[in-house]
Amino acid sequence: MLNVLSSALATFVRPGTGISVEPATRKPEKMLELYDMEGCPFCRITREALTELDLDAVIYPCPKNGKRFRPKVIEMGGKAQFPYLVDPNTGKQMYESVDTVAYLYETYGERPVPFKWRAEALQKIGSSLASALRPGQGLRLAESTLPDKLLELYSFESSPFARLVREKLTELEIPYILRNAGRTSWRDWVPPGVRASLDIDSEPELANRQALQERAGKIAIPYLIDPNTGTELFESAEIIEYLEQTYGV
Ligand SMILES: N[C@@H](CCC(=O)N[C@@H](CS)C(=O)NCC(=O)O)C(=O)O
Repeated sequence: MLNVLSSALATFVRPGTGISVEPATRKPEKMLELYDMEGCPFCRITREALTELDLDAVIYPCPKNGKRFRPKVIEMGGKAQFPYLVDPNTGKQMYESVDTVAYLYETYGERPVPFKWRAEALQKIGSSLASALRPGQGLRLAESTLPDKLLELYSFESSPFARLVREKLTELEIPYILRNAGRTSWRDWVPPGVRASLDIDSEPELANRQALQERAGKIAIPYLIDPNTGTELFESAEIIEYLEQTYGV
């Protein structure tokens, strides 16, 4: 309960970010790659922009003292600083959260960076406040075994429940495809159970929401797909338990 509450507070201190979507006009052919830590305030800023532009990415978690992907960032960019964005479509590789936001808007949104993202200091303070509400979470390394295939997570940045799962994936250093499924219409804001009972046809606009509806029969975030074991799960608490039991050491 406390975990969900502090995660909800973290969402509360980032109003209007990482949830509403105005999709990118151009989608990357090859998946973007983000080396990040869930608990890092700067990484959050990049992930918020990914949600807002409806862009998917492969997330390579780099918790403190992480051994799997941190060395690769040092090799590619010269230092251990996060976020580190790699775009295999253009060859661009970059540090600096606010620069990554500008790059994503200009390259894939094909529009100027929204005004709110120009208030750099304000965004960084707000995001740091959100991280402070989850001290140590999504930053610490926990021993794990590395799955062969990438997991997939349907998520949007400001979901308090998806955050808990992303924190666990970071701590376990498990790479995954982040399938962003933010909100475009008022129907997307109605909780899944209520939507079903009111018989509101959700008619999702976003491809990932449509895919989730078709695959799982409903749209609820988070949703984890593990192709290594054939497991597919809703519910953050169940997903976290599954990850701990399957990959935790
Ligand atoms: N100005 C950078 C700051 C990035 C930064 O300081 N990131 C921290 C994590 S929150 C980091 O990389 N720390 C080094 C480490 O974790 O080893 C940005 O906005 O991206």
